[in-house]
Amino acid sequence: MTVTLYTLDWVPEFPRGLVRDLRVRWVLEETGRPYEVATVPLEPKSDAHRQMQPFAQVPIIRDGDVTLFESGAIVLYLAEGTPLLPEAKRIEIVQWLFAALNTVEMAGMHWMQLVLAKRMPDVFGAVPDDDVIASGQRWVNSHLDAMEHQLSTRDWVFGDFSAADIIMADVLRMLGQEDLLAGRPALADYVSRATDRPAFKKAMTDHMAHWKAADMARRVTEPL
Ligand SMILES: N[C@@H](CCC(=O)N[C@@H](CS)C(=O)NCC(=O)O)C(=O)O
Repeated sequence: MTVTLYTLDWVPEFPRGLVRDLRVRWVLEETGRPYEVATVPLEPKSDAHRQMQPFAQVPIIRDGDVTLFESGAIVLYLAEGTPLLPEAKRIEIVQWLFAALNTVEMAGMHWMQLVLAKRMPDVFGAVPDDDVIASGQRWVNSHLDAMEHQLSTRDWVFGDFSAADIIMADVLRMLGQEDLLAGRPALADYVSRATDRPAFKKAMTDHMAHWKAADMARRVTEPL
């Protein structure tokens, strides 16, 4: 059955490549599930959107009667019954997927919010002190050092490439764009290995094509 993936109808340049529908496209490509893309408006948020995703965010999927939000939950659901979530390693893979989201991504997003607030004070409305940013950076660095240690002796976080790697590699890839992988060769290699996979490349190509098409649609409906 075809899965429907909901992403945003349009985003500005800077989050392109980072919107979390990418993770869902990636797992769909890895597993060969057919899917179609639907959109919800970035603004204004609607009740219909909140009915599917209470925080009015993306990604969301619909698969028959099942509607799901949270990228980690969606990746686990779509990996079910495939080599990305082998029964014998299931709980450890779930553990690592949570570590990616709740340890590495949480610290990373905290730091990134501070950095973006400093970069775009007009958007964020406040400028954090440098020592607050530095303390956020120490927090994310300690988790990245731990991951560098883990990944210096293995290709993937637990066994073969799995659902946990889709989330972990995507989180690390995002932090890498802010230069946090510099001096961490095992993490840089891990992200390269993951993003060299044909499924990732296809997912990223389609993800970027979506924003390009969204720009074109805006030009048609909102002429200068
Ligand atoms: N924890 C959520 C985070 C979802 C999230 O932050 N979505 C962003 C795009 S990556 C979003 O919808 N932003 C638009 C908004 O918040 O209005 C997940 O992993 O699915």
